[in-house]
Amino acid sequence: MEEVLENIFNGILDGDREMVKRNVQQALDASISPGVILTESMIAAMTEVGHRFEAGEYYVPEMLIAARAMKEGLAILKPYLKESDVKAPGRVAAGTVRGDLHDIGKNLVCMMLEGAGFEIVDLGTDVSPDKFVDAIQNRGANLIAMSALLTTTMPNMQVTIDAIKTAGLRDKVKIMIGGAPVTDNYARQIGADGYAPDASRAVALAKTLVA
Ligand code: B1M
Repeated sequence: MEEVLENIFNGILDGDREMVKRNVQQALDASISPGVILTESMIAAMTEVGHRFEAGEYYVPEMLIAARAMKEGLAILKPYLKESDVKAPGRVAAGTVRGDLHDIGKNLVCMMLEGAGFEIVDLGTDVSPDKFVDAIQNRGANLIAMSALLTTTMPNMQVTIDAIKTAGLRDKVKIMIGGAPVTDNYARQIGADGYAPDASRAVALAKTLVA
């Protein structure tokens, strides 16, 4: 791997935002293709972060700082990616369900998905079922990502899926859910297409769902 790409890779693993930004700019200045920068250094680094997390070598804080470094690098790369037309694997409408204000996990999932090349429509927190429906109807979302951190707000995932069905849109989207109290069983029970326990596995699931 070229040194500049290696620096981006290592900068993300270390959560070193300045190093990532500087080297992304240097790589662009050296006419390295944005697609190569994204896949060979940035996405490769986030994949490694995911492996380290699953192996118990990284914890949430390391994932967060890596994700932030990735996000800042992506901000520099984004306009060039559009120009060079790297196709996004899908458009994800993500939000924490109605009544729930926890957004750290949802933001992490969004950052990791963005890092994997997905387009993100971030609906924020306390998202009503209508807003998810609107994101499918009017904002081109083909994947819904719902997060809930409270046992009292989890049932709003079911309410949202029901609203999507009522709007006649269920066959137009895949639906994934996650959050500390959520389980695989619960996903099956409410008719979601999948559950991921953490942000790195949310990326793997999203890729499978849109494949
Ligand atoms: Co709240 N809170 N909180 N809180 N809070 C919890 C969730 C709680 C478990 C604390 C506790 O009692 N031990 C408890 C819930 C109990 C329950 O329902 N069983 C609780 C409570 C009770 C409350 C309030 C009701 C407290 C009160 O006011 N009396 C209140 C509710 C407000 C509301 O939402 N309406 C409340 C408020 C808050 C703060 C605002 C202070 C703050 C949130 C700040 C923010 O998010 N901007 C807060 C916090 C920080 C927490 C804890 C401490 C940490 C949550 C967090 O960010 N974790 C939490 C205790 C805990 O979890 N240890 C707690 C880190 C984050 C990276 O993990 O969000 O789990 P997490 O996301 C993970 C995975 O779950 C997964 O990937 C992420 C990364 O690996 N994931 C997905 C998440 N979404 C996914 C979606 C996917 C896939 C994977 O696909 C779509």
